[in-house]
Amino acid sequence: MKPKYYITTPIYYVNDQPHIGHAYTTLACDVLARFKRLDGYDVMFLTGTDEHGQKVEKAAEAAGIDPQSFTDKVSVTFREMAEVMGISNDAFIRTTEERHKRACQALWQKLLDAGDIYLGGYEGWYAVRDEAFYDEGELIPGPNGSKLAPTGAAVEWVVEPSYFFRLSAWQDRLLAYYEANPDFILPPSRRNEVLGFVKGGLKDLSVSRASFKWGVPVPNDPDHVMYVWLDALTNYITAAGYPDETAENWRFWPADLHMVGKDILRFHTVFWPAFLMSAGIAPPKRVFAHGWWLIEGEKMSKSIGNVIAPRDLVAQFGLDPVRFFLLREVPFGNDGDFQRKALISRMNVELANDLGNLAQRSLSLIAKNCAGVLPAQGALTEEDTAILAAASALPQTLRTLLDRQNFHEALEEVWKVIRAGNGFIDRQAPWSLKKTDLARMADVLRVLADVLRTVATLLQPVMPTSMAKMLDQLGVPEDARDIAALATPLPGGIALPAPAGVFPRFVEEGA
Ligand code: ME8
Repeated sequence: MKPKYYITTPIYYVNDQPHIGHAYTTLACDVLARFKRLDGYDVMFLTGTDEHGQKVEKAAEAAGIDPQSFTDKVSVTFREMAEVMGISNDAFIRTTEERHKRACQALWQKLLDAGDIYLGGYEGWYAVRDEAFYDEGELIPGPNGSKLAPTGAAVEWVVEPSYFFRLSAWQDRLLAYYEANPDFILPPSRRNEVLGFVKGGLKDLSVSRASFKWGVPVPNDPDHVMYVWLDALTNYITAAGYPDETAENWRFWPADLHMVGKDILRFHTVFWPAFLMSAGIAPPKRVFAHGWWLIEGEKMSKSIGNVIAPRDLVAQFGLDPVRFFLLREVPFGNDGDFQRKALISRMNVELANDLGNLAQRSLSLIAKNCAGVLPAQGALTEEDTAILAAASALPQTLRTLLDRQNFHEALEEVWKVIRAGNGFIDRQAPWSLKKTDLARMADVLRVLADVLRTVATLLQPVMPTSMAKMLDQLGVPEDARDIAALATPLPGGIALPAPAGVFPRFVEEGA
């Protein structure tokens, strides 16, 4: 049986149109999902939309439509974003679906049965933008003597009856879980942040709202809807079939990875495992919190007018270069600055020059000098063996790095081999060997084809379309493009299609 892998994106609020930040999170998951499939895993990759709560209710009101029609409309734009970005999600969940309401209510019942939910009253600060409660001490000064959430969101004073989750009782068990699972939270700096927060003491958490209606009704109390984060987090088990633990997809739980932005770390690493443990359900294995993108040095915001829509970016630069750039540019976990000139430079240097030229030079020499036929494997020199060994080591290196969500180094490792390939072709100069040693020329080109095959196979998760073209040109059959297939050499003598450049240089208009 194949090993399983369950990976999730956050579910996105439908108050906003999708932008590059959303695309980034979803893309990172897509690359991991594709890599795991390539490596023989049975993968479930989930994304979706978060449609309840006050923030969405207000956005619908502002748009002048009822919340259900509003969410129907905006949810579609997130499906479209997934298409535009070439995302291979297996499932898409909306929190307004019936199955999800059932799951939330079943989970609520479990928390209640466990004695972890009680009725009380909430009096304190709430930020609708963050859908989060804040303590007085966390607030920061705002304009004109006002107070703001630490995120800069506006806060309002809320007084209403509320159900609470006994989070205070979970401090020790959470700390024990972090202790026993040192890689539960990555990167390590985020783990320390959470540890500090939990060690500082936990207060009971308000988990229902009674002042509006747009949410999942609390079982047996029609005056309350569930707090949107309890509802939202539950999506990850709804999609796995909860509460039907005999459902086919339940085999995927616990999730292997919840990918999130750093803004929503606490919800996923404190509240969520506490809810699950209280309900007797295993917590997820990993939560990775990545950083935020600035745009040319500035925060992305509607008022500045610098919000980047994935569709526009892809239309201008092409899908694969955008996918590559986003994961290559910034060490995953750090904040990044999106600069147009950096994107163009990566396209021209690493894609067009390094990889594109290596492929184009090797394949056009095979086309011209070997009658377009892949040479058989020949006798290997020391240098041949060295570069082939470097390529053969890549799958294991990538497994290790990607299991820690380290895209940046994984790509650097692939590029080391590509750069070595360019050094190899320069030194071996197969174009000169044509006149002096035809047999050696063929051997050199075969080594290059093998290196390219490994590189193109492993880069498929990042650049699926371009790498499919490259593998076509290398004569790799469609059923031999996974990692396991790399162990079997291609037969010599197969006719290759005419080579064509895969990564054109990007030239600025008017340049
Ligand atoms: O928080 N850079 O949804 P949301 C990088 N519904 N990533 C960014 C970004 C930026 N500038 N801006 C947004 C919610 N993101 C909840 C989640 S999950 C059970 C519920 C990404 O629509 C990042 O992944 O506000 C962040 O966590 C997510 O969008 C927030 O999306």
